[in-house]
Amino acid sequence: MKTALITGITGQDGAYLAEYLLKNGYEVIGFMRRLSTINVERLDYLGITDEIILTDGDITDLSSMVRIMDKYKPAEVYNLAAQSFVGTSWQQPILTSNVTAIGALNVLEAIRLVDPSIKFYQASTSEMFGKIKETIQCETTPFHPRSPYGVSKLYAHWMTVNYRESFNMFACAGILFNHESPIRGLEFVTRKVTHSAARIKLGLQDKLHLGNIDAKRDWGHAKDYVRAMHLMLQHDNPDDFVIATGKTTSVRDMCKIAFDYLGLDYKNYVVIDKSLFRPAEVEILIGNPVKAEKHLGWKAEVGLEEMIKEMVDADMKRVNLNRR
Ligand code: NAP
Ligand code: F7E
Repeated sequence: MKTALITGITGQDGAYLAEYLLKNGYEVIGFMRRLSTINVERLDYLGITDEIILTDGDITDLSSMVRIMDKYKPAEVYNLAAQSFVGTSWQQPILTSNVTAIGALNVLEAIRLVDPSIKFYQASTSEMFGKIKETIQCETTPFHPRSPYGVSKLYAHWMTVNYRESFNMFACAGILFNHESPIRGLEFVTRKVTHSAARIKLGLQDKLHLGNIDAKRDWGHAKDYVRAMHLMLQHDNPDDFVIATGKTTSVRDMCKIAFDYLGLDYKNYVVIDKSLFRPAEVEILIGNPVKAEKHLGWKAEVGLEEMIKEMVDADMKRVNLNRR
């Protein structure tokens, strides 16, 4: 039985990746922060909490990482922990850098100290392309991040490449474009929209305040994207891969899909709120996943419309039950 360590186990991707690895016969060690309240809702949602060995540590604390790595001796480490909300990264740039940039370096250092043969996955992001240099972004597109989050992720990305080149480590970076699901955090725009649409439909909310609805994203389903993480670590050589659908849609059109599905016209509810605009915006992203298709045999299976409907259905169920 292979052992995998996942940092960020309580997040959206951590939960889906754990589910996927468990189905594939792995022992899963979940690295999570000690908090004053229990924070395993996503693992509960997938019904896998009891199948994971949860262990506490913080990615900014190298000693906790070394201890856990030494104790469990994982074959694969997936570094998904991050302060991942772009908006917050302007309010907490130092925390974002400590967690998202230096945190990744801590994981790499722990592997180097404990056992450099451990395979490593870094959660890189399309936010590194930021102010895009090519209409469709691939592995060789130059980077220009637009937020403290994007800058932090770029540092972690290059550290991953550097540890691969310096120490011959099996270190891969997945450059993942936006991916969502019914367990996406409520602050991200897709989930904010599906949750609010459900509340509006059920008479619990009147309006939905949004920022720049002309921004465009290449949105896929998290379930598809965690498969790609695992495939990267099974590949013959460590490498970096863009994971995307190759299609882009505006926030406006994504809203329309969600509200239409509930028989509502989004124009009657959406209020543009200037305070939600970002200091520097990533206007448009479209990824080219050809390298992943060719070398990993990976392809996105779930389209945006199907995913948004799944998210609306899940939110209708939850809001109906909890009335919030
Ligand atoms: P998420 O839901 O925000 O999850 C982030 C995880 O990191 C949570 O489990 C969080 O724990 C944990 N974390 C935060 N600070 C930590 C610390 N100091 N020590 C240990 N753990 C800490 O993010 P996600 O959407 O699953 O994304 C997973 C990874 O992929 C992130 O690195 C993200 O930046 C990256 N990424 C995401 C996307 C996307 O579209 N989803 C695209 C590209 C890359 P708590 O629950 O305690 O907060
Ligand atoms: O914003 C616009 C906003 O916060 C998408 C993270 O997982 O994906 C995510 O980052 C777009 C932006 O995701 C609202 O300005 C308009 O243009 O859902 P988001 P993100 O910033 O693209 C990348 C790949 C990651 O790596 C990140 O970790 O939607 N937008 N109005 C809004 N966004 C939010 N959140 N809220 C609004 O009200």
